[in-house]
Amino acid sequence: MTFPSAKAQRIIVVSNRLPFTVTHGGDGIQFDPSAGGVASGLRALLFSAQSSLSAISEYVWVGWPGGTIDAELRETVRAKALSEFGCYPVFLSGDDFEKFYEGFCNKTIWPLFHYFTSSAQYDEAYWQQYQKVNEGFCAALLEMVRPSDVLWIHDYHLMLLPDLLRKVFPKIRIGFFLHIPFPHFEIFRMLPGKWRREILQGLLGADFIAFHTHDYAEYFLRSVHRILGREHRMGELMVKDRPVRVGAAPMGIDFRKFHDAAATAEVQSVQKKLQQMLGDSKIILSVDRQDYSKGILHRLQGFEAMLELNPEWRGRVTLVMVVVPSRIGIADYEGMKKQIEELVGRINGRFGTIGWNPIIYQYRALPFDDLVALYAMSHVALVTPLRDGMNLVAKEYIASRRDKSGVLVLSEMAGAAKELPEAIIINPNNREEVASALNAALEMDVAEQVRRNTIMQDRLRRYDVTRWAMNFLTELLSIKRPDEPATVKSFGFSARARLIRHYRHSARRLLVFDYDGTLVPFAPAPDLARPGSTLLRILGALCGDPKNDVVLATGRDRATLDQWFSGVGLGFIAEHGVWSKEWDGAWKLLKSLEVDWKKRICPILQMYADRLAGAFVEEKEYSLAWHYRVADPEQGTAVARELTDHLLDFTANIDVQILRGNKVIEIRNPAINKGVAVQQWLSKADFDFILAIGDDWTDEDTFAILPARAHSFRLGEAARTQARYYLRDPGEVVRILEDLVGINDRAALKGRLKITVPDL
Ligand code: GDG
Repeated sequence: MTFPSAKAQRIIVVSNRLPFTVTHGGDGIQFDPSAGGVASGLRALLFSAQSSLSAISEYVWVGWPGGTIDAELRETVRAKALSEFGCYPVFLSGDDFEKFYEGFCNKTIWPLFHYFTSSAQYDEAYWQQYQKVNEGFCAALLEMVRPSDVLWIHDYHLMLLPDLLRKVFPKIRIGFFLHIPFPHFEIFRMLPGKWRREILQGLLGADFIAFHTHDYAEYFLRSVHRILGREHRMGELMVKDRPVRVGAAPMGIDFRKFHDAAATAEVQSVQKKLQQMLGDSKIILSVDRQDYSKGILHRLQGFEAMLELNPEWRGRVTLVMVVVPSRIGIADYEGMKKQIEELVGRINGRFGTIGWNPIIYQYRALPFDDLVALYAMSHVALVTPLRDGMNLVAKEYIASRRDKSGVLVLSEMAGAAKELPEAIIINPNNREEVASALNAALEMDVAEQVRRNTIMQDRLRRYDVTRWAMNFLTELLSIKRPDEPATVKSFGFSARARLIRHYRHSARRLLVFDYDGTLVPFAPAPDLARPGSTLLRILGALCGDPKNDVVLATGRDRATLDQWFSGVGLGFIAEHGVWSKEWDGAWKLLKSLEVDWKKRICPILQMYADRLAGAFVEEKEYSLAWHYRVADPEQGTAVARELTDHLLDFTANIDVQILRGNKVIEIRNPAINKGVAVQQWLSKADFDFILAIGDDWTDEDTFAILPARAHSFRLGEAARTQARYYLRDPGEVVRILEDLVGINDRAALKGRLKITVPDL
């Protein structure tokens, strides 16, 4: 694996929690490891001696050390955090803790993103504090970030931070990773309008935004589309002139740490002790932070159903349930603790005997060795979240099985289920399904257990936490920065001056313009996009200069062009290159083409148009177009995708091309495109000034054939273009053309024009 230019690079990891929690009491200041998947995963990555990543880059970790630290102790904490752990603490006030951490993070985003919609609270004071803390993190980072650093921001607490930093460092590299699910649009939209827009915009400040699964990435892109109206192409969006990539990067674990630990004397001695206590009983293990998303109650109900339905297991199986205290003080969490304890009591009371307790329950965090001992000795791991971004416990259990025995029962709602399909996958909402999975797990023969676990272990060993970070950072570093040579620039003052100078001093000029979306904004229907009088005057003035050939290269048909631009003096390339016409000439067919396919494809397009309000079919002489500009954006994109699939299938044996444009699908003959037609025009004279402006992929064919000295412009926020500059909108195009018109040698107007050209 290659890892571009990371060696000399400093990587700044930013997460809400640091890997340790600071407390201060009678014993002075104490640093203890933080609980939870993000802290433990990143700790493994950055501090493990085995992690090759720590060997190739310098790391700094910025985050909150937990709790509220008195002002007079902060300097001491800061010094110790930096010297002993290489960490920069960001301190939170009591108000931050209550309204940001407990409030917006854990009472709004956490429940909503885990689909607990009725638990989510929408409190303006929480939102304001969320903004304030994100700004606080930004301010803390500004004190230490260098423009050459790479920033890797983690999780839902800091979703506004990428854009805050981007505003200060337009060129710095920023990656963002979300550790929890990104929900479907219908859930995400429950956030008030301003909040959801700002969260998406905040995230889009990053260069690379990654999630545990493709589904989450897809949901995010859909929300960006529906809320901000930005479309992506293969997971890439343009934000101003900056590409933003969105994708999946499933987090791995430190496989070797768990695998090796299971063989150590310490772990084996703990295991022996526990084994003596539990006797011959088969062990089902359950370990989580206490959280309603983890489905702990559902797990207990499934276990109860298993004992109910399979009495032969009574007395022969024990559920060891470890619940790690978390987010104490939040009502939903407090209430849940009580419910768990009641249910444990009820099941133990219902099935227990003097010599056998069905459930051993612990409400505390275990030392690492005890955790691994339990992983290594449990016959079954029961992991039943109702929603979980990934779930590392499932992976750690598999990694700790040195003899490859053991069965993982895993919820399909965990991101990990996508990577561990050899587990018994269940829906935790059905207690009978959990019960029957448990029964199957307890009865599974060892050879089958080994077969499944061998596959899963191989996968987890290869895609471990270091590989995850490498993949993430490689992807982040591979994204071209706006100032890199091959990338397009926005058209600034000096480029404009160069264009005008070149125009003024040139003798023979070719100006090629696309029409819709370039010279005029898009209109709801094609015939509503007529040119206004100002545009006609500008084009007329350009055509009036004898040094100029001005050509409209468009998908429009001949009749429309003749009708709308009669007497202006333009040359035309119509139907994307099927026809061409010089200003004083007749229409010429550039290539004679087959059109039989039109009558077979037209009904299909019509059928899809009937299905989507606002969509319609445009029939041209040599091509067909299916427009969906005024349709609902998301439905339009979905139906367009379906139609493209259908057409690709249907036309497999016909020589036609199917192309997705700006809210339009075009079907046309493949040998024809604007580029071929413009090429022919170029050969007509020795042009020493060439200008081309367009707004979509059909214009890319033109940009591709232009000589390097040509001035080329693409409108909008294209993910990839061969043009040299971006322009914002048709208004900006018109302003450039006005500048050029100002230079025309008006005295030399040759009488090409049949319309009057007033002074502009
Ligand atoms: C978030 C997302 C995502 C648990 N009990 C003990 C203990 N642990 C450690 C485990 C594991 C971690 O805590 C829990 O990680 P999870 O992934 O299961 O869950 P979250 O805390 O909710 O993490 C989650 C994760 O971020 C990473 O992206 O997978 O979906 O919600 O590493 O080993 N560790 C010790 N004693 C315990 O009792 N020592």
